[in-house]
Amino acid sequence: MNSRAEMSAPAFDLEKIRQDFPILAREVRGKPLVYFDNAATSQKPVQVIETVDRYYREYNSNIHRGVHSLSEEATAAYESARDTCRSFVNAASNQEIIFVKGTTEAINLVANTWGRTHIQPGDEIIISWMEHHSNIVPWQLLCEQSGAKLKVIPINDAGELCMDEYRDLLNPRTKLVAVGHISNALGTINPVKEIVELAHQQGALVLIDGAQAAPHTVIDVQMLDCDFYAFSSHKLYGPTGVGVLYGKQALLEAMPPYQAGGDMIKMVTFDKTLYNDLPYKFEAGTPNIAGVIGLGAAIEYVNAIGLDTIAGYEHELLEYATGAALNIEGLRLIGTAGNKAGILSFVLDKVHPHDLGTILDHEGIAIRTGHHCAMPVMDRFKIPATARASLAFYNSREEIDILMAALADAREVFC
Ligand code: C6P
Repeated sequence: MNSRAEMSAPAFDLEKIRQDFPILAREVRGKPLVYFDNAATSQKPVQVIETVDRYYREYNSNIHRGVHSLSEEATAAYESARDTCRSFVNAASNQEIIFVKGTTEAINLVANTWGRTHIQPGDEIIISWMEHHSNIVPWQLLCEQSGAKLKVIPINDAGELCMDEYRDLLNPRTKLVAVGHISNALGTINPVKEIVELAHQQGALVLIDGAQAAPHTVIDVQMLDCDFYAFSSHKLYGPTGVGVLYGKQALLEAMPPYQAGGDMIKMVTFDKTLYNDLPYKFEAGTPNIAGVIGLGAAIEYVNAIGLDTIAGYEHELLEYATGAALNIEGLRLIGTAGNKAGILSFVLDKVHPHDLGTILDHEGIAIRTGHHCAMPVMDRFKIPATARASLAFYNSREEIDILMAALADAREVFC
């Protein structure tokens, strides 16, 4: 060992990592599965699967309600997962971590509670051209209901935000800026810290959609100083149906509840209801207990490898894939930002992306095709759809080679 860095850097052993993901050993249509649809949902390591299995086998019970041992164990595991999530995004307190169904619900929560109480006619909300529909439609609805205006930051031909135009859009009427940390359709990593700083100078709050960032990059909400941050478990190697809304405590305290029911109250009479403290005020009803505990296990798994290590490996893989893709005649990459995560969105001469998806499936390769719930991005590039290969740390160069060979074959057949 030569240095502290070498001593502390976790070893990245791809073969060992792949063995943690049982599904990677299966075949599809007689070929080994090559899974490149990680941006839609990622595969789950055995550590997550077993954690969820153990909950149901050994201590399944409701939380925050029972005095019996099983309920106490389940409550402790659920709250321990909250602490894991707090530390994952470096929030100041567990009260700032709200468990929701996923990124979509987190954004809808903010639009429906903070939005409905703070947004007035004439106010402005800024989003960007590269947003997922989950970070467009809730704000459109809020604007329709409140008389506020929705403004959109344009993107350039590389798929990067036009920051000068963003500066021009900001003004004292801007009440909220809602932007994605990483674009699911383009792979662009947005300068979120700068976006927050500029918004705060005008007194606007910032919500960051971190659905695509949480699995691939270190998140530090205190360093970013964002007001809200949302992410989903299922893209982060955890179970589906669960996610996190981070919000600054003072903001969450002042927001009315989102849904009403059990666990979000302190006292109910027919005259008046006293709401529970944070974070429970926003967690009405029996939550996805197994999902939350599984999310905690997923974050522990990712932490053991190290997000810096993951980001470094995925970056190398992206560079390799990009180089290989550019060698395929007629292939046009959509999204060529200087700062990019492991997403390769492309169109191939004369081959419709959906046909490409079907051809690749016959080779055991899973990619996503379509508009990726980001229709304005497709409009911006004047295309109906793209084929998208999205990478994870368990993917290999050999798998990229298989993808590229299949693309070259598809081109031969169609062109
Ligand atoms: N994108 C994709 O294939 P949910 O469904 O709530 O977990 O996440 C919604 C969402 C929000 N923002 C971004 C940037 C996203 O990428 C997604 C989900 C998937 O790209 C499914 S459409």
